[in-house]
Amino acid sequence: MSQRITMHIDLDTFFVSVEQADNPELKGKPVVVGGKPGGRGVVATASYEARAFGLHSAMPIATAVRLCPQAIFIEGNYSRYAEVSKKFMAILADFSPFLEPMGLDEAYLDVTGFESLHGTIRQMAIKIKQRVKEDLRINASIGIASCKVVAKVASDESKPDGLIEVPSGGEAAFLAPLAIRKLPGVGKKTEQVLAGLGIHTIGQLARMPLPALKSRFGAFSDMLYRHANGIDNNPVTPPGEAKSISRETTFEEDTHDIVLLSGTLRYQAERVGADLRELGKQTKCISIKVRYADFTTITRQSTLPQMTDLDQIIYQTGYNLLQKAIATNRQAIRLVGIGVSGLSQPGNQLSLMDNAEQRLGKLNKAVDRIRDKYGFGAIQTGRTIQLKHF
Ligand code: TTP
Ligand code: MG
Repeated sequence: MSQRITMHIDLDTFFVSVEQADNPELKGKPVVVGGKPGGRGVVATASYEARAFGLHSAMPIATAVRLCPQAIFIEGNYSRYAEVSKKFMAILADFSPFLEPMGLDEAYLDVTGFESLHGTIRQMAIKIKQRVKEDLRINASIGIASCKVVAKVASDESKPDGLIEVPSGGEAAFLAPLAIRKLPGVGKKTEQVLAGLGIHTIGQLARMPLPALKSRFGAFSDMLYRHANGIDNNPVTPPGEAKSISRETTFEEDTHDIVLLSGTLRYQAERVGADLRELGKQTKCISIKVRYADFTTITRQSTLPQMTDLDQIIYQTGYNLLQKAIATNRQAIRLVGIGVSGLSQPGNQLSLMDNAEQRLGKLNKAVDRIRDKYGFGAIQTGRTIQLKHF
């Protein structure tokens, strides 16, 4: 497998940060979201100033009041947090269509190959942090690593307002000195059992023989062992109802054939375009993915001056990127894919489109209707029809 690069982005003290962004007077103060003093609720989150007094998520409010009576307690406004979360995910989707949101304030991005757009992946992470700060007035912490679990631990370790890049091959060494508890999925119980065995750090866990782990943790051991060693094969998986849409195809045999490549890309662009129109969304951000015969995988992205949901424009943009990819690496191609991200509802931009685009828009809608009725294969365009021969 080729080397992947994964980013984990997590907003700092999320609920509190939203309150502070909406009311800057709260900045720099001990703030708790999660119920009024005297109530029976628990702390949802606490600012770093409040954490300094020992406050943390899930602590009963009564305890929090006792430890830090001067804290400002706010009940919180979940719909407001959901609204900010949506904006946060939209920012991330602008950077890569390979986005997997986790809850409200964190997400994984597959950024393999994106260094070409930003200089380095670290530079890309800095840009994401800046965008989040400018648009939302919230700090994001970011971990960069070859897999999800290490990226997540890295973003946690980097807090607050941090950025940690774990070099490829250095995963196990990065995790080794950290407390067992830092490993996602390790709760109090696992921690206690391991402590009973004299295991306190992730490094000690990584060196434990698998059979010894199996006798105590059963089916959970394999994952525990892999994660402790910085190995996680779970890919970043964009959800179905995504902020991005993509299609990819692996060829039966690696190919140089531009007719097959462009025909496949055209077919994928038509599927992506049909999905966009069905969702009522448009995009400015088009990317392609190319995996070469030696499994090196690149993604290339292009930003359009104007939103579109047209197959022809998605295809043409993707094809230009593909041609550049072919020009820079002459190997045969194993996989090609196309994706769109940063989706949004079309504004009232019809007047900006020229006549040709308006006509294409109508044509695409008519094709969608026929395909709805008779299936996707009912209409073949000039390029996809060539695929029939393969
Ligand atoms: P987290 O990302 O776990 O925490 P956080 O953003 O508050 O702080 P950090 O800087 O350490 O990332 O959770 C995100 C939000 O989810 C958090 O702001 C409030 C909510 N939450 C709860 O309501 N209860 C909980 O027990 C936790 C952990 C979080
Ligand atoms: Mg957070």
